[in-house]
Amino acid sequence: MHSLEQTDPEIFNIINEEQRRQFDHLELIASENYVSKAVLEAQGSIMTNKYAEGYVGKRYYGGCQFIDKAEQLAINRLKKLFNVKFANVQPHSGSQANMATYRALIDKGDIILGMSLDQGGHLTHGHHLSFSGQDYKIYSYGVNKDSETIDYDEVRRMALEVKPKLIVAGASAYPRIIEFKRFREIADEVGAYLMVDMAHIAGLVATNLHPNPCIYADVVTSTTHKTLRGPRGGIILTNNEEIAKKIDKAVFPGIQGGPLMHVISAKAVAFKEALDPSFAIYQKQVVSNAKTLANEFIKLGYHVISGGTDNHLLLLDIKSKWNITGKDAENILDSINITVNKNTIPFDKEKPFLASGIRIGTPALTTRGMKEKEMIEIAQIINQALNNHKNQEILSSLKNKVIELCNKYPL
Ligand code: DSN
Repeated sequence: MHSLEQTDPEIFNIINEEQRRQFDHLELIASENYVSKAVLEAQGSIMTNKYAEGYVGKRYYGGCQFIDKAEQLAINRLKKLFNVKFANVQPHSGSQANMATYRALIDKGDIILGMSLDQGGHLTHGHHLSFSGQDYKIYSYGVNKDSETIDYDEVRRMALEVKPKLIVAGASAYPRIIEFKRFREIADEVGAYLMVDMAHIAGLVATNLHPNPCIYADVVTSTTHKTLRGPRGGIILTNNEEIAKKIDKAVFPGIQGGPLMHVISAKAVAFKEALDPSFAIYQKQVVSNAKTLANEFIKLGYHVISGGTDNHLLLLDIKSKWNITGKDAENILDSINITVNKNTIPFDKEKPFLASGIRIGTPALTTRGMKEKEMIEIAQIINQALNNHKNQEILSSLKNKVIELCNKYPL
């Protein structure tokens, strides 16, 4: 960092401040993680200097011999990781992976059936403020009011009624296993494509802790920075050669220009790390930590959405327990160095900006080495903070406990 300090002390200091924040806060945002030094090194490398529009062996620029090697390595490792025939590693983000997939499979104005954002889906699965809701005709499914899990019969009923060209499965705030086989059957019954966005659970899929959507879906998209613990970016997978060609065209030149080769190199590193047996041990711990947190909150009298979790995250109903919003809870926890995000819960009466719940995930803390014992302690700290949120003395003693815990598990 020596030259950065000299050239731009302002950014140098901001990065140091952010590093300190990442060190002395408990990071419980379900979609975040800490990458390895090797991933950081690749992403911060001279690969950023190269233009490489096109694909391996078919570039629009000279000097791509090493770039080609890096992209091919990323593709090979990714195909092995998810046991799939074709992979595109160029999407700059998950949203762009989804946009390219829609463009490859369907036409503007066609019908998509996806999970609604306020019940666990994602902006790009059809929200009216996203391109997805603006370019396509959207119908949304949610969860069952009693079980708070996806009601596959209801998805089928809707699919038969609205006849979508594309069904989107996958979520950003759903704590249960998603039955991709059921989605495939429904898609087949109505003649729709099935796309699975596995961004949140990709690390679990890679280690067989969640069914692999590549077996069932026409296309699978993902980000690379959540449970997969790579650099910020997107990927697209398929087993169908014709679709693979369309996807490649839709990514470049369809919606992107030059690929971010420093990021693609870092993706290759992350895929190598994910193929290592130690990654499976890490993912098992991620799930076990989430289950421990959920059980502890249930013991403390919280309504945990769907009664628990099968994956890396849980949704906590804050409103019913403390009569404050998710936003209030986010702020209270932030004041004691715990980072979470407010989240709507199924059938929420609050607006998304306030929300009745918070979403809690364990990928980042598990990377730091925390286990069940720390999860129980964290649940208790969160509970005490929410219970005593007007008592500054208690809040500051809880903050000290959080910092102690962070010091015990350095990054
Ligand atoms: N914003 C991400 C999340 O937090 O789940 C999804 O893209």
